[in-house]
Amino acid sequence: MTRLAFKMHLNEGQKQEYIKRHNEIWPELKKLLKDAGVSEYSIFLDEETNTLFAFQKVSGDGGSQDLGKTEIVKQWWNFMADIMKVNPDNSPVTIPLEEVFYME
Ligand code: RM4
Repeated sequence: MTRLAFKMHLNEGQKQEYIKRHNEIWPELKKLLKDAGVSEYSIFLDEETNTLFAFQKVSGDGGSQDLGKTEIVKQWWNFMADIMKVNPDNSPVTIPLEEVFYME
């Protein structure tokens, strides 16, 4: 099991919408993530900078951001593109973070 963390960026004033959409996460996306070995997936918001901090455990060889070739994730990223900083293909701009401390 590997621990992954990364940053994304939320557009100004979109906190409630982001929470609403994630509370209503598509069941097929949730299943895809779990089947891909992603678990304990949490996203936090730094409201001062609108930075989204994501943490997840992964049992496979990639995490949520490596599933962009699947139709479901493409559709989800298109759905989310209007409230996040995205790349030209609508994938969220994702900055991997290095783990500098871990306590069991
Ligand atoms: C985030 C972003 C991630 C996705 C989660 C469920 O806003 O789109 O790529 O894994 O939602």
